[in-house]
Amino acid sequence: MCKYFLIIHILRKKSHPDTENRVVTSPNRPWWERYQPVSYKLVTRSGNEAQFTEMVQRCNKANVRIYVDAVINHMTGAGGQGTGTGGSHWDGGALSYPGVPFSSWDFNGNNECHSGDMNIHNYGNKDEVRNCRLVSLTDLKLGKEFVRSKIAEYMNHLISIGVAGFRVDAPKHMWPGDLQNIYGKLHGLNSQYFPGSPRPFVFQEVIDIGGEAISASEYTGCARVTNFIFGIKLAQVFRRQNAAKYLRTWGEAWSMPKTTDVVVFIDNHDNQRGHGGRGGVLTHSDPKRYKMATAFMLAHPYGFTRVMSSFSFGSSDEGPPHNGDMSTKNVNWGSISDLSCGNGWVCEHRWREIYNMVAFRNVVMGTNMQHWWDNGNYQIAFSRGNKGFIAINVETSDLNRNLQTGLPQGTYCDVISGSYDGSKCTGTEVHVNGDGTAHFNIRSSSDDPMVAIHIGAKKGSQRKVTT
Ligand code: LM2
Ligand code: CA
Repeated sequence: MCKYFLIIHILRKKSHPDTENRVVTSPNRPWWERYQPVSYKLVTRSGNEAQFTEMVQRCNKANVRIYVDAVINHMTGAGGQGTGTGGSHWDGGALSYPGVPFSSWDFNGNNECHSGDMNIHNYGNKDEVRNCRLVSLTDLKLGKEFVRSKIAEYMNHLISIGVAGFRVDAPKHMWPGDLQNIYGKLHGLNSQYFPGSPRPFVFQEVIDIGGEAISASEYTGCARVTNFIFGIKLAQVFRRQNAAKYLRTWGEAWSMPKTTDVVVFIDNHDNQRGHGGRGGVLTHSDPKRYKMATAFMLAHPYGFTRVMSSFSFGSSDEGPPHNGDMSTKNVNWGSISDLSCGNGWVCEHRWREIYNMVAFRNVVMGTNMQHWWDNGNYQIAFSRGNKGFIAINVETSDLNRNLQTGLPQGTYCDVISGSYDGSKCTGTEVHVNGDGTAHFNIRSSSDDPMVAIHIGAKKGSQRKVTT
């Protein structure tokens, strides 16, 4: 976690707001200081505007899109004052942010918030959740035209630089009508990279796991929402608390929103460390189960997928790996030819099982789930049309049998145990017969008890770089 969303259907490489933020020294530079904007200047611990612009342009040329985490509900914590990462003064007590500029007129006060101490306590009360302060963060008055226009100006500036869209932070704490108004002010994307200037892709981080006054469905009219139930339910399956056979109906039948309304993920930067949306999800610290759940997510048609990429941490406040001067460490120790990360970076998106399943998803795009099979318990398999097939063994015993893959005859590379290098498989081969069947032998004790094949990694096919 260090900067932005970097997405390959959706491959989230780096998260984080890009605006000038408060410098928190106790604890020492926690990751979450970035969720306390001081101004909309693009200067953070990750770099300045020129460096950000260079990154966006370079990524766009490589067909990697950047989605910025837009923190527009609030500014800093209400107490204290100081100088932000871009040199702007801020005063949380006086509600003064001259770097924007915002002053006390631009924040919700006693007229809008009736909780007593200005903080949110009761999630059963919509007005309180939207007009009062989330963990004491000074709450912007988004009903005010000046505030809306400053936010839209910031987002349009990013669009002109070449970003592809936004992850909107804390929408539950903003009125859908105010968000709609701001989205309506956004320009089309930069035509230099996006011919025809399409609308930005927006997804909203609404934490809805039930039991509150506000539900994610209030926001799907504006743009997609994050689906937090998804990772919780899949964690139960891959921890063997709910049989995998039930995944046959995975999706809307599990009381989740429409597939076209959601962004789905196994974990995010909050719930992987017990912050927003709490824990209970699988993370990189449980790699075997995590890879299985991620592979299932990427193989299944439901939702717009996002892959997490992390740094390892001891405490839940700990910021990214850093040097003595607190500058962020690079992800690689030595040669860039080695894809794995060092220096405390986990880089799940560079794990073969995960990036090969991103390619799988791209290859099977547009197909339905077919040829479902399960053993009545924890072994499952399905195809995506006639383009891809996956078998996953969450059982405590081995899977050893013929299955109908729905794929054309040929030899395929299992993209979990290896890759297709253009002529041969670096891992296991799967031989699909003329009738579409193939034999699978998946040991439950394997590090990766699953096999995935697709027509993009069929021996003899032309190798395409699908990222
Ligand atoms: C989010 N999504 O809707 C982010 O994903 C989440 O990471 C943000 O909280 C939250 N909304 C607000 O943007 C994080 C972190 C909090 C942290 C805030 C602000 O999870 O713990 O709160 O950022 O930096 C921290 C302290 C909290 C304190 C607050 C204000 O943990 O105790 O409240 O700062 O000083 C007194
Ligand atoms: Ca609010």
